[in-house]
Amino acid sequence: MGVINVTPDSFSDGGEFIDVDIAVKHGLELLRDGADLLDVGGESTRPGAARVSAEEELRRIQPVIAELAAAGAMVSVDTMRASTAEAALRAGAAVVNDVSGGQADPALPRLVAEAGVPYVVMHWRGHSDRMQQHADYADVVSEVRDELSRRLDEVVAAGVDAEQVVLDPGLGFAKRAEHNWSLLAHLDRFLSLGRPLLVGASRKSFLGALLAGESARPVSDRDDATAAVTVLAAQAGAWAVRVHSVRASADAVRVVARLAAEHS
Ligand code: PMM
Repeated sequence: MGVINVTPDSFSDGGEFIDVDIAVKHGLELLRDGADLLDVGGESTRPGAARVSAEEELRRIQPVIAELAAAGAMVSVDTMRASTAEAALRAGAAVVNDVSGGQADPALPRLVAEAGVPYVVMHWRGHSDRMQQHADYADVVSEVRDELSRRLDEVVAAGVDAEQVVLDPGLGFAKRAEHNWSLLAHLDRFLSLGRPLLVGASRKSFLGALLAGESARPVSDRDDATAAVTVLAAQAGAWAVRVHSVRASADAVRVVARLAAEHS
């Protein structure tokens, strides 16, 4: 899954793709680099980010989704709002990626249920302006797994077909670096929930901190480490990785798949 953040303030690529033509061109490049799915978002979820209005969010993403879908891309819309998701699906999006896992807008799971589209349900404990206050765990793997399992039950109770749900441990969302590493070390515990797994580690701060200690590396220098995480996620059996730079990760997935064929 290649990322297109049509925002002025996203963590790693904020401001780069705010222009429609540049965002679409970037999406087409991601497809050429091997992306199977393009994730288009118009609201930054970086720690501390304030919310944008629904109108502004939609204004940013709608033309980008429409053009990429018209070009044949499979597009997911990264939104927590039912109204935005509905317009995005009408514009040609085929998947809803909800970082709040149905918590920010209870109308979103209902909309997804009606639309019958795949639904990415991520582990989330609150909006970005205060999410790091909730990064408190005694046993992060068990707690995130239990909370995600409850989210799965709740969206199914809202009418979503369980078969359409993809789960995501939500790296970096109400998690400190050590939490992200524990979650990555135990992806099998999430796969045991019986749904496909999406992993979003791309360029996140825990990678920057690992690479350069206290003075974290610039985000643009984190793609090699991201590709290393892709290898591990693919080996663990993840369904997809959400990445900003696709080529290395797509190649890594091919290598892992080829070796898996050798073992089977
Ligand atoms: N991370 C970000 C945004 N959307 N969606 C899913 N499903 N999983 C993630 O980990 C995720 C996401 C934040 O990343 P960015 O702002 O650096 O693109």
